[in-house]
Amino acid sequence: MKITAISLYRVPLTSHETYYMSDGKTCDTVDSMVLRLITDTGIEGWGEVCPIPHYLPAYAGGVASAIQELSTVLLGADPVGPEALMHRVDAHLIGHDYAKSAIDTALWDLTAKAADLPLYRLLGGLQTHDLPLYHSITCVDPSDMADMAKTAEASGIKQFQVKLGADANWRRDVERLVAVRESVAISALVYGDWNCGASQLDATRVGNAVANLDIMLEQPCQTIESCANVKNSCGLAMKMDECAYDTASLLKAHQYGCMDAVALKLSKFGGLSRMRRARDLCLHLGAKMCIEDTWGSDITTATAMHLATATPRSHILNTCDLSGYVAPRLDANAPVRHNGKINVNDLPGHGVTPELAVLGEPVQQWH
Ligand code: 0XW
Ligand code: MG
Repeated sequence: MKITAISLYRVPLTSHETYYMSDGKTCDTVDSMVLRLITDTGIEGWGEVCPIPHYLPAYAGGVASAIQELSTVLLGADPVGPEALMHRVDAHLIGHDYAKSAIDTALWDLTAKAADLPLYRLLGGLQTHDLPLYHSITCVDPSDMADMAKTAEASGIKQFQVKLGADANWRRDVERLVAVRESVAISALVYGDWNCGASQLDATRVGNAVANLDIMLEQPCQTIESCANVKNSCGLAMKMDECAYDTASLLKAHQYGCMDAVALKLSKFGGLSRMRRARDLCLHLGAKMCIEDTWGSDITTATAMHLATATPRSHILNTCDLSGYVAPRLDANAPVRHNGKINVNDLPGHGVTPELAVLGEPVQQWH
């Protein structure tokens, strides 16, 4: 099989509920970049990357330039067995992991379609049916956040990510955590995510104020060291996110003792090939994994779900139905949440075929 053409589409995704995070970070309408790899067999592979503004070293506008640079490596190459081609991609262009994530996803889609198998069968086989979802709650008034948690709980959700820090007022963050914690079942998992936006001082104050509650903290500060200091001061469990993006950072967070859980995001690691290796390392380290991406629609959601499906349930924290937070859907038949859970479909590849009418005209094509 050979890649004969590449098309790139831009799909603005609008959040059903504007999403507020710390430090002025917000998600309302953001561009998702959808990649189509066409082969000489007629089989097509689809990838997607949707960088949130100001979140990671990534931006949607960079994807076309990176693919322009990589088109000479991709065109004519055999896509089956993605790691071989991704090795050449990495040698040709250092970094730009977010753009590579879309490429790698499309290569895995092609590889699984060539084998006529659903993707999870190539990543470890069926290990977790009924993937548990968390619900992410935008950082607004504490009582509104508690209401959102209750609504999500009524739909079957049992894990709640409470966004913190949007108003830089640590006492309000304490109120947010207490309000959500009290509004849901005692057995539910509640965790507060600052997306790096808190000072070590304020995160420590919040952590100590809620230390008597069953709460986990997520990525309060910008460095692994500061996150570890917050954890050591308040004794609460800690999830790492932005600071854990490759093998070295996973090992460092583990050594600092602040990685009870970790978010594995496709575009942070640079695609499924590297995220599969991160998954295997976390199985060894014992960190519970949230397997997802930063943002996106059906392709990113389904791809992460295939890896989660192929991972032992004992090590899964949760996954995220990102496509449920935004419109439009790329594929009306793609999986959706039921009773707080979600499942991949059994179609070959990642199982998502975008509707061309939703994609519009390609922003760029390479032959
Ligand atoms: C990347 N987010 C902002 C979107 C997902 O819902 C999770 C969240 C995070 O930072 O963990
Ligand atoms: Mg996070």
